[in-house]
Amino acid sequence: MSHGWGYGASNGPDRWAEDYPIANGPRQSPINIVSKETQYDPSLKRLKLQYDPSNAKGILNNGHSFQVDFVDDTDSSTLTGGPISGTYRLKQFHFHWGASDERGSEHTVNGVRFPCELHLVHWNTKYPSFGEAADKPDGLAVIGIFLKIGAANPRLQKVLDALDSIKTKGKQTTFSNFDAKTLLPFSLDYWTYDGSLTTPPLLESVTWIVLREPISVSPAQMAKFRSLLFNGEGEAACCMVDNFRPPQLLKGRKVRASFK
Ligand code: SG7
Ligand code: ZN
Repeated sequence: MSHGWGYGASNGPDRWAEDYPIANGPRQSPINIVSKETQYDPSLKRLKLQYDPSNAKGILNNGHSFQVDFVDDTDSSTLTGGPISGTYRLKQFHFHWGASDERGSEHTVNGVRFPCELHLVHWNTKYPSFGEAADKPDGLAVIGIFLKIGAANPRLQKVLDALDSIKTKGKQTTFSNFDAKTLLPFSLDYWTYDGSLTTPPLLESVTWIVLREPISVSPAQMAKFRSLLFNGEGEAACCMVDNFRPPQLLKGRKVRASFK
């Protein structure tokens, strides 16, 4: 993998362990969630999200996905409750998706794949920064939300409209006044387990919170995701699609459910 990690045949998920041996570690993500093997835990709390729309800062094509970044120097956009202790700050959100509608999500539910998955990334404020938190066992909490084909989702439109200006790797633009809470489904029922980043460096620092209820996305909106490019400006065009890691071994971990 001399040319850096990616999602192609020569540098994709099957090759990541060559440069990142933690790829075969004990708490890797994503996983297939088998609903009948999850355990209802009545002690799990309700998720509390408090997001300040004015914290949205920019949108970036990072060559693997695109991400919307937030100002995170105060406790104004936070996740508390749920399976976590203390306060986690919103850092960014991004998506993973397929070349076609039958694949694209990272987590699967009873073997079922979704066309797209949204990740809201938060870091534990018991550490001084995202960078310091990112390699601690309780450093990060990521909320995963499935997208399923249906009606056009008006809440996604502002994000999708920004993609024309970040078509290639390294491009970024300002993205302000966006309430990430509008992307959540009606129900905040969730599964939770201890896992990792799903991209190199695959650090085993993520408390995963995967919502049961998907949000909707239309075929035309999915086409917009697929119009992004992995490559930089002036390089051969390579559509940004299939930027997901497949499910990893559970290795004895338990998956808890916030609902019966
Ligand atoms: C995406 O997924 C990016 C990454 C993110 C990675 O490729 O948005 O973000 C940056 C800053 O490159 O990595 C450390 C981090 O958030 C993995 O995140 S994920 O485990 O939630 N999929
Ligand atoms: Zn992700």
